[in-house]
Amino acid sequence: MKTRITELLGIKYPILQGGMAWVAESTLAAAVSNAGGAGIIAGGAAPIDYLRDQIRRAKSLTDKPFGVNVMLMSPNAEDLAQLVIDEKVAFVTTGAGNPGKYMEGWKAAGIKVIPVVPSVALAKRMERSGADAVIAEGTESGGHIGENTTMCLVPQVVDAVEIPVLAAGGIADGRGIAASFMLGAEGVQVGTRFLASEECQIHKNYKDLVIGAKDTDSIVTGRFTGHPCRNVKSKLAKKLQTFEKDGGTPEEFEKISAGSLRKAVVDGDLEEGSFMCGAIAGMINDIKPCKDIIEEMFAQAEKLLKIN
Ligand code: TUI
Repeated sequence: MKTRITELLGIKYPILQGGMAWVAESTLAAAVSNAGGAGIIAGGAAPIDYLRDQIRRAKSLTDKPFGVNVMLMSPNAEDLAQLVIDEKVAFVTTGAGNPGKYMEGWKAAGIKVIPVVPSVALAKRMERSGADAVIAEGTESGGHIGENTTMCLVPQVVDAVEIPVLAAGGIADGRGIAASFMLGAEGVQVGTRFLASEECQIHKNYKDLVIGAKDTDSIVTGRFTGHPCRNVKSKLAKKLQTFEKDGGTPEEFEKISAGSLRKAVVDGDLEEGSFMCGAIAGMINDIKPCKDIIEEMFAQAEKLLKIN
């Protein structure tokens, strides 16, 4: 499946691994890249020294291209924007904001830039700023989300820009890839399916929640804070939902949620952890190596799209 995305990044399969904060580290990223996709290390809000180490570790684990996700709401964004230049990272994805002010520096350093966009307006702005591609991310995704669905957003972004578009949100098998291609996407970004991979380093409780989830087990919390977030319907998520219904303040909400993603990923804390995951978790029932996940997804997609 050669597309402008495989050409742009020099990869075999047009699939990016989502830049999931706390989750997307060097072992996972290298496994995805070694399997022919594009792995990503998430900057999240991690210290720069740790991220430098992660980038160097990934370089030692793969000779294939990998990227870094810059979460623009993070206090480390400015420093990470410089680190990816210093470390000559192949490409950057961005989330949770407009990366406009970093674009010139990244382009001058030869770094490919692929912002995540939740709207047509932002996709157009990113194209004007020099983005190489955009990821149109639907509200089915895990973590911090926009409001539009993958099915509605992707074709509208495809119609609005000339640069290639990747689809994200609700894609976990070959049917999702084939559907994305029918909507005009030239690649996909997949997060939740890789949570249930052998190489993903998250706590076993997190993986168990993902593979045990059914279709109705993800909920969105925090809409009233302006930062809606899709999670497994865990104890904390239900508590936050009640808190929101009962008229709690956004400030208190942020206080209760603080550190909850780390508690999920590192400690597997079923009481206080925030287990971010996409709405497609209900379809994911097993843990496999990244290579098998990617090869099976593309074998199914190619059959459906009648490629070869
Ligand atoms: O960024 C994500 N997903 C994330 S970030 C994250 S860490 C976090 N935790 C709690 C609250 C907030 C963040 C967990 N998951 N996905 C990409 C994404 N980007 N989704 C939505 C957006 C987005 C939103 C607004 C991108 C641009 C944007 O632009 C606003 C503007 O400045 O025009």
